[in-house]
Amino acid sequence: MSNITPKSYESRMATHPSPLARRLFKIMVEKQTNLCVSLDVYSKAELLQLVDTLGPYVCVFKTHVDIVDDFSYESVVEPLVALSKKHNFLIFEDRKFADIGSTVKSQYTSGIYKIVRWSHITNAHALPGPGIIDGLYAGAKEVTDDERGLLLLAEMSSKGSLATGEYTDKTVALARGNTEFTFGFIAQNRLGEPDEDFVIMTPGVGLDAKSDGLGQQYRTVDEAVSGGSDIVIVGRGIIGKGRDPIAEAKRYRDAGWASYLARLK
Ligand code: S5P
Repeated sequence: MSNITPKSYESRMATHPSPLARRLFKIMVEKQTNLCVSLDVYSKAELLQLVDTLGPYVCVFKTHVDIVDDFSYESVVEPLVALSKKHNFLIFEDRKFADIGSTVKSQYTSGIYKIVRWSHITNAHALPGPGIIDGLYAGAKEVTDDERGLLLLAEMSSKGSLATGEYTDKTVALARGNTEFTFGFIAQNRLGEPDEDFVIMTPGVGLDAKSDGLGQQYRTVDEAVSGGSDIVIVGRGIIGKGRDPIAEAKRYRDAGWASYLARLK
């Protein structure tokens, strides 16, 4: 872990080794947001409605398309991609791949979801070793000319997570093998050496609750960003029962941007 303050999003936009990361920083700078909203909902109508209303406040929407009861490629993916152009955000399917290279390549490119075709970002556990990165990268190259990026899960937000210490360090070492594709981490802290630039996306962020009764642990936006997070991932804090998603999205967006500006000083 490094205590060096990361540079501005503008400067990283010019120098990051991953084309996808450069595109992401550009969106963040243009829209002045480091908020990723996590859309863990069961209906496509709710999913698309949230995307259209919250689109102006986010740089990334994170999905779990396998929990959408009425999923079809035509009725979920196609409108989602159209909305990503309308509101200028990236899509992150939170697939958490965890198998050998050959199998994850098939899971990324095939089946009913065909994730690589539409999801700019996806993520994977480092557990299987470098083959998982090679398999996903080969899938991306085979299917699309568009920029694609991978985040490795280096740390998790949940209580008792095994992804700590040496596991986290070895995950960072794995990412170094292909920084054009593996552009960062799902993590709770800044990771890598001062001369490296990994994008840190951080879940387990909430301004009201401290936990969810099922192991999730929440930290505030400022705790995450001052610790080196580049993008905060917020789900139930914004779209949970009884909340006003637009008001909450603005609140988290404002908090995230204020913490980022404070970190630059
Ligand atoms: O360590 C992690 C990694 C992820 S990607 N902890 C997490 O909570 N996540 C995901 O972030 C999780 O799958 C869920 O979609 C989201 C957090 O949702 P919230 O409602 O607790 O904010």
